[in-house]
Amino acid sequence: MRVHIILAAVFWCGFVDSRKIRGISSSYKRFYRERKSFLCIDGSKILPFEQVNDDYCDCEDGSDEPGTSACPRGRFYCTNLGFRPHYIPSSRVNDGICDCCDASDEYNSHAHCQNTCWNLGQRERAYVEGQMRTLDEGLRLKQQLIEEGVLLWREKQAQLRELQQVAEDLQIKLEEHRRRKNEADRLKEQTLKALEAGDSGLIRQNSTVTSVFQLLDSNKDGSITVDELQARVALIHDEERVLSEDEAVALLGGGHQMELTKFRHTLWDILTKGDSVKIKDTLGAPDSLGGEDPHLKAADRAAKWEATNLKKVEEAYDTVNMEISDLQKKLTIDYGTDWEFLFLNNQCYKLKVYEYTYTLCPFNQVTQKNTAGTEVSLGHFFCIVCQTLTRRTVCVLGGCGP
Ligand SMILES: [Ca+2]
Ligand SMILES: [Ca+2]
Ligand SMILES: [Ca+2]
Repeated sequence: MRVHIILAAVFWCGFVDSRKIRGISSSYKRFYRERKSFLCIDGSKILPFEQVNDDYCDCEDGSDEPGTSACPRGRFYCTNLGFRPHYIPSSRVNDGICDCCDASDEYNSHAHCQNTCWNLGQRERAYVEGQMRTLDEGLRLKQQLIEEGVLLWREKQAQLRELQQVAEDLQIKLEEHRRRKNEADRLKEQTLKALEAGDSGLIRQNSTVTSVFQLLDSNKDGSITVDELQARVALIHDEERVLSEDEAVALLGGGHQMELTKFRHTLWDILTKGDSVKIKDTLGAPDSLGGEDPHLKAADRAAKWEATNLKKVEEAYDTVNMEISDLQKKLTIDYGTDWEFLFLNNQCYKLKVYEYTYTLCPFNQVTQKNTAGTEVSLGHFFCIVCQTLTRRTVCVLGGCGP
């Protein structure tokens, strides 16, 4: 009799244990109230609570059997205290294989499952802490790159403004040199025509004016300055004295420099009158009056001189404009919301794979070079610019990389 009572108690305890609300997460516990009817979670049926976890599938969604393997679509929730909770298919409940680390899925089987959640959790926590340290380090480095990016961005903006100013100055210079070249060409043309027409007086005058101008313009930059005038011109009645700056400026018509056109109509007249100032010596003066066609030679030299100067300025202007264009293109690239990728702009990274060396230059291009030294391009950087227009996002591929 006593044995029977003990067996009945064990059987009853086992029954209660198997009917415990198992395999549900705390957020679903509100659906399982003992001593109340059970409504399948999909709302399809109402059952007496005894039919919950009775190892017979009553609800289509399997919600009446969260703790048994009765329903094909059922899910069993492993609480896994100390580690990560997760769901397993309810077919794995009491199948003799330990699936939940807290062994809760094998509550009524012969499997000897150990609760390994704490150890797994410890490993997981150590891993997550390592990840967090890496993340913190990454964020710190990113902040550094943002600060560098902001500085670089400002630097490039300042560089752009500077180049634009240089271009503006060169534009003015360019116009001036074009004017000078046209003037020199015109004089050469005039001299040529006069030579053909035999007008020696005009030839002589043009040639002499140009020759004297070139003599005074000792650095050959196309204008006579105060220093150049002081070096070559003296007062008729006080030859030894160097002209004062005021005297030189007065002779230059009130400015600090004088070009050929103005010289022809002002200082040239003063010099040729010969009553106040004169050229100190004529050594080094062009041989304007000797040899064959010296007048034309002088005009030709002047025209060539002006053409050379113009070419130099044109080249400088083109170079600056190219630099501006390159810089503007670089500034249109998306370097991240805080310019954190701007530092990559002038970087290149190499990787050797077998006989090939790959070079990746972000925002620029990728190349492949073999051991024989032959390099081929694998592609250039392109921008993708996206715009949302009337609920449609349109992306355009554009060559905005350098
Ligand atoms: Ca059931
Ligand atoms: Ca199992
Ligand atoms: Ca000069």
